Amino acid sequence: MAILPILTLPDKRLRTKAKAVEKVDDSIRQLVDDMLETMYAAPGVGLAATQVDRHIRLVVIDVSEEKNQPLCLINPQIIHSEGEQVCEEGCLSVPDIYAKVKRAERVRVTAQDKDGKHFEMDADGLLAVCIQHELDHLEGIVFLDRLSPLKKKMALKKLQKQAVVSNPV
Ligand code: K1U
Ligand code: ZN
Repeated sequence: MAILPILTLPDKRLRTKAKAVEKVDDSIRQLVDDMLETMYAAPGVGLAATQVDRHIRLVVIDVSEEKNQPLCLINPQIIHSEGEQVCEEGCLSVPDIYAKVKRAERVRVTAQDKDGKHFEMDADGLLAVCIQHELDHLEGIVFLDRLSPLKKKMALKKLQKQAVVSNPV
């Protein structure tokens, strides 16, 4: 297993739209294991392949307290969503910026697992938020894009300031 480098804004590769996984083979299973290790080490509750510069429809998630319920979604699609919730989100690709984002309260998702088997699942609460956040990454969308123009501008300014502090000229 390996810890993979995570892309951070303003890296344009985060804007790439992911392509479908054609075949779930050993190389995909290896990537799933590496992404889980990367997510746990970060630490985070989710990670999209886009964030590790692999532009395929694959995400890993674990919102359990004990970090023992890894979920791997290959070729995920949200087929139904309902309700509304506002949750404070963070992102491993947007370090140290947190903001409240409005999302659906419940989602129904179809995906394939590590063996390529198709399944369907329902999610609510934090799991539903995380699924929507990670599927956005696969479309090249980051959570700041879902804020008002003013809040997004403020967040980007903060991000720029952080970059200057950590990389002084
Ligand atoms: O996609 C990512 O960058 C991962 C992101 C997922 C996420 C978090 C919160 C709401 C929506 C989506 C993170 O995991 S950010 C880190 C974080 O929230 C966290 C870290 C350790 C423990 C618990 C949460
Ligand atoms: Zn993110």
